Amino acid sequence: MGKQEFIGELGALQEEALKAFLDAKDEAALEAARVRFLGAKGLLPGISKKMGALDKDARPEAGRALNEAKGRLASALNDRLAELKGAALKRDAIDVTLPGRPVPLGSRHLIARTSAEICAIFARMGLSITEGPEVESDWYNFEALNFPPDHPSRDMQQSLFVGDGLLLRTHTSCVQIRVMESQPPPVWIVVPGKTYRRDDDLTHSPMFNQIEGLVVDKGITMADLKGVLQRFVDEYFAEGTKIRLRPSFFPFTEPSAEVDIGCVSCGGKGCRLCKGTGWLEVLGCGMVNPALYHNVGYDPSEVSGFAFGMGVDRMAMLKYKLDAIGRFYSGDARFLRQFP
Ligand code: 2NM
Repeated sequence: MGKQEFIGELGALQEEALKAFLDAKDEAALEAARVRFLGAKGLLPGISKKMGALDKDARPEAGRALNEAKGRLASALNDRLAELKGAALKRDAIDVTLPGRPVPLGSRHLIARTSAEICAIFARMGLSITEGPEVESDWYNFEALNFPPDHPSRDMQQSLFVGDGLLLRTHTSCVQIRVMESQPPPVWIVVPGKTYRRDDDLTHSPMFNQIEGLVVDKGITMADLKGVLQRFVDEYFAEGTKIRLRPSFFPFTEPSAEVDIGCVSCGGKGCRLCKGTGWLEVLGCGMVNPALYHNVGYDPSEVSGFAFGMGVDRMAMLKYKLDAIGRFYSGDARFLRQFP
């Protein structure tokens, strides 16, 4: 075999090996190509054996060519290996285009939101949002509010007593007494909070949320009461909602009235919700009974005032057209999620 022939064969083998390395699609294929060309029994060691058949003076040049080819192939092999490893890394890397894992978000309870919304309407009319204790004495819950000693709500069957002359407040009016007792007039407050009665059926829960308002100032009349309530229903239900006041009775107000609004469902024509009357009862109100002023040290010849009270559950039911109060307090997330 001549020198030129050897070098030619070596060149062809080198080209073939380079192509095989580049064609290898993964590390396993590259390793197979390495074994085929550079392995102990591979094609390159195979051709080096043919050097023995060369002329003595041709051997150095052939040896150099062989070493160069080995070096070039080793570095081509390394380059390709690095390339394939890089591709594998990219394949396994974090895909920043994937959507994030969903984080479940809670939301404020419908009753809490309704209560805050109603309070905000009265706050815009100048009433301060005020809170007070849920465990009360007979004085703040009944006596100071002019409830007679034999009033049925003082009965164990109707109120939740916790011993030692204390009970869970049956309305938030106790806070009104506490505020009047602690400061001179004027008083402009709205009082949201939990209240309790010995009731538990389809339409009554033993705990329910109330909002009551009290305005005591110089020269307050029933016209002020009606104006504040009209503004309230205009904002809470819809602008132009009709109201009417019907005579009623509460121990703490005189005169007292129930407030009806034009039915939110039929607009007054008469339907199942308003039982054909065209009106829905939404709250109670009245002019503060002067007996209360005596109990808190106010002078009834100096000031007058009005008060009102409503159930938050009922207000939420009317606005969101719901049929049962029980579902508010059932903790049923499927129900509550409908009001995000
Ligand atoms: C109502 C209806 C009518 C009321 C009275 C008072 C006060 F200030 F005298 F203590 N607070 N809330 C009141 C009046 C509550 O709820 C149906």
